[in-house]
Amino acid sequence: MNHAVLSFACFYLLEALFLDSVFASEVKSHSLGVDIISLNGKWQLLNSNSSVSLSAEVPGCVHTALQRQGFISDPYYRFNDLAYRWISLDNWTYTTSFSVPTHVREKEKAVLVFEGVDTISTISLNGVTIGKTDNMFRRYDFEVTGLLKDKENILQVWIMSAVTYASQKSNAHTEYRVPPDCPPPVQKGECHVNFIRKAQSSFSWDWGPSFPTLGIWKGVQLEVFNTLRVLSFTTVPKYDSAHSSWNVDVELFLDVVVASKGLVLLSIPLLHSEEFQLSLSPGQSRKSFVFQVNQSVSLWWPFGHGEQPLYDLKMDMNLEGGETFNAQRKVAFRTVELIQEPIPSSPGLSFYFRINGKPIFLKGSNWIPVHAFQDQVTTDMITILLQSAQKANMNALRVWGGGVYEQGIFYSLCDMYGIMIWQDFMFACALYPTEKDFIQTVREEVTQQVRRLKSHPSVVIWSGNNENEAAIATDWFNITVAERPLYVKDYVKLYVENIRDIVLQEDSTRPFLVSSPTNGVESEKEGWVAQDPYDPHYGDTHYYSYYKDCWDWTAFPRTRFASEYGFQSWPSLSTLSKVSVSSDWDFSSNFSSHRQHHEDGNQQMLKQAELHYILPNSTDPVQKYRDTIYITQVMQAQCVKIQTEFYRRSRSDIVEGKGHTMGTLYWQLNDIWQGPSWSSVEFGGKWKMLHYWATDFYAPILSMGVEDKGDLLMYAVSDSHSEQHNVKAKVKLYSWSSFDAVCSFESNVTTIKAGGSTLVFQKPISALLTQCGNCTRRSCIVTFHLSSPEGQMISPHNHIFLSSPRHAEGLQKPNITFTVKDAGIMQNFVVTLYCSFPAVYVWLDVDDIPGDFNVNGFLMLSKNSSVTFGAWRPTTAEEITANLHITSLRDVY
Ligand code: BMA
Repeated sequence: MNHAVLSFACFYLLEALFLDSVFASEVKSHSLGVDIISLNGKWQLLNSNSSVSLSAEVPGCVHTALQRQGFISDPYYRFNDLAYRWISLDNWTYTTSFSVPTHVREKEKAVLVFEGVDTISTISLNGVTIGKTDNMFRRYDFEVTGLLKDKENILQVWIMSAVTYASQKSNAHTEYRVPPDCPPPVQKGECHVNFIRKAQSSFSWDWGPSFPTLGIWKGVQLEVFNTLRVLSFTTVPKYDSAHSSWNVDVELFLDVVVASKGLVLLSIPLLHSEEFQLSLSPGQSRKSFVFQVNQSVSLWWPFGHGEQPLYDLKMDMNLEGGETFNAQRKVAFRTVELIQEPIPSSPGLSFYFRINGKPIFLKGSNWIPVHAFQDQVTTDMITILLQSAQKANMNALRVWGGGVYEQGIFYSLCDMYGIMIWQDFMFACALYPTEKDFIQTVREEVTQQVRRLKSHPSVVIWSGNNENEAAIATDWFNITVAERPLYVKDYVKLYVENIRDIVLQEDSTRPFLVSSPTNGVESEKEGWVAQDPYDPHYGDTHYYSYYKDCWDWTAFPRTRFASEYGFQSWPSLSTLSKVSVSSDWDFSSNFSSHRQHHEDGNQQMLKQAELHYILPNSTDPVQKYRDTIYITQVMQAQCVKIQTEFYRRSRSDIVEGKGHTMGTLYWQLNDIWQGPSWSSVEFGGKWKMLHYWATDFYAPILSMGVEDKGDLLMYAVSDSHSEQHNVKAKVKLYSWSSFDAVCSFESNVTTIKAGGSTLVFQKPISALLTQCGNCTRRSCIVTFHLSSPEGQMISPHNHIFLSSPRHAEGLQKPNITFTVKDAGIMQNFVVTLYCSFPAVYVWLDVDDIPGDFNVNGFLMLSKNSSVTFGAWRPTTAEEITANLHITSLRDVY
């Protein structure tokens, strides 16, 4: 096997934008430098009894290799997750061979670096065991000095079944149980995932399959050097309020062989540069420098609040012996505070983020792993998802604790896009062991991850785990009162005494929360496990309710911060058809129940939908299936819209002591496979109706309507910090049977609060309908938007139903037809729609043509209207015409 020898001598260029922690690119020849031999590429792969032998790509995993070599078909196809269970129950060996030129081998120190092994492995070089791994979230460096040969070095990585390992670890834990043992049967997953430091969702989740992967999921390289190598380079800006200036805390982590002296030059071109003395003794060394910028800088702001300027910070290290090391990182200047302080007339404490001293409402969603086989996640997939988030006016995402710490490019793009990251540590929905070896590997994981990610301005908060405080507090696992202190003690040991402790040492610039949901400082007061971590008076909450009518906003907790809430829907037929056959396309098929990993999920969707819509009843089974998918997406979009608008409206309200909501992160942004879930974007990147609607309900200035005790209220919600807008609410009532507005109203000019919500219109519904003549709750719909006094529109159009659409009187089949024209710029196409009657939830679906519409799932109250489709790859008007399906509510029954 051939591996390229990169003679990396003495010259490092760290391009943090695309290569986080990976030193790469420029090569300068120097006899005393660091040589890097990449061991990525083709390896040999063998199962335990040698019956399966194939070549496999590194980075990669066993499933991907088997699929690429034709041993198995698509693991996502139909029931293949069950059929391919054997892969994860077997043990596998990866082998490669490589040569090392004599001049390289003769250097002082050689280290084999594994950026990521999934998960339990024993590694040997030329027959000698050099190390073991037990944590996929860690990088491992194994010294191999003296073990290398010129030719035919044999490197072997034996990987044990993660399922077997987790079960053995759990069996060995005899003193007390560490629940849960297994996931619920509906998830068709594996047991005891909490005993292994691996993506917790890889043993199945309520939105994803069980693929307990095995592999070498990140790069492998040999690093050989005489003097030193750089392990990591971090840059963390800090605001010095006493001097009103910025410092950047720069740290270098070095592996030093020979005592050396030299200079480190730090510079931000055109801004500032500074030189520091360096003196190093052998061993692992951490060098810290305070780089005082002393200049005015442009601040980094979350999306929607300003620009995201990123500066290049360069590091040149020159040793007395003549060696040079260079590195470069993007830095951005911003402060972040999490404010938990008393609020007048409300018991409890506030919970909101202040960026650069300004309160910011977090609008976004939750991020889960992009693929069960992480080696198949491409930069394109991440880019499309993050661009989709930004297009939907999101400024924040939570990297949820049951998945993986994302790749560097994810955080670099968030830095560029202004998307704030709430970063969980990877623990979710379980209790965890706290034996010495477990704690030890977690400590290393946390240290490495904080150092890897803390230079990114997008990361605004660390959080210890997902829902584990709640799991203890609200007794998910039937723990007796007598046993409870034991579990609380373990909880505190893991998340407070270890994880929190390390994070506070490594990064003093960001808040740390122990869990989500949590009561924050109140949980701390109560011994880190609050009596009710869902208390709306404190911290963040997660709230789900599937059977309660989601149109009833009074049922939602008026929380300080909604970090999870949501409803399931099914992805489109074009997405599902890649992993199914036509006999599966029925809501009661085996496929439909197999793919549903959430108990009663399919029922819950239909029951919730049925409250307001007539369920599809086409006699054509495929049409009925398509329509049912559609109705689940309508339900999801409408429910999440109502809940999100309620939270945004609550930002300046205190009602019965509750309110001041300052964040909405709905569950969940993306999907791991083609199945039903809470996501707003399907596997593959296609937007569900919810995602289109998010663009509006996350608009910087929102107008929203609500019915309260018989009155119709309209609020203007503004994210702006200072700009006070004078607005009028423009309200129109339309009857379902005509294109002409039945009547219209206009509010007086009102000044809307910056950073708050303002009531702009109020009228008893009975008066509204009487004044409107021919309208009843069932025959009319209310539309509205905000305009400036001069008539300029300043919020998206919105509407509110006065009765369920299932009772709509006069709503007829709209007979929508269309034409498509190439707009002539940037793959944009104009779809002109014609209808005979008003239509609601008009949905355009172009199957597999990737792209997004400027609006979708909309109300069509005029005979014709135009929509733009922006394709993400070259296409034609003909292709769009051939693939376009248009559905509206009245078309499905
Ligand atoms: C939350 C999440 C996930 C889960 C989701 C939907 O509690 O943290 O564990 O997927 O609910 O059930």
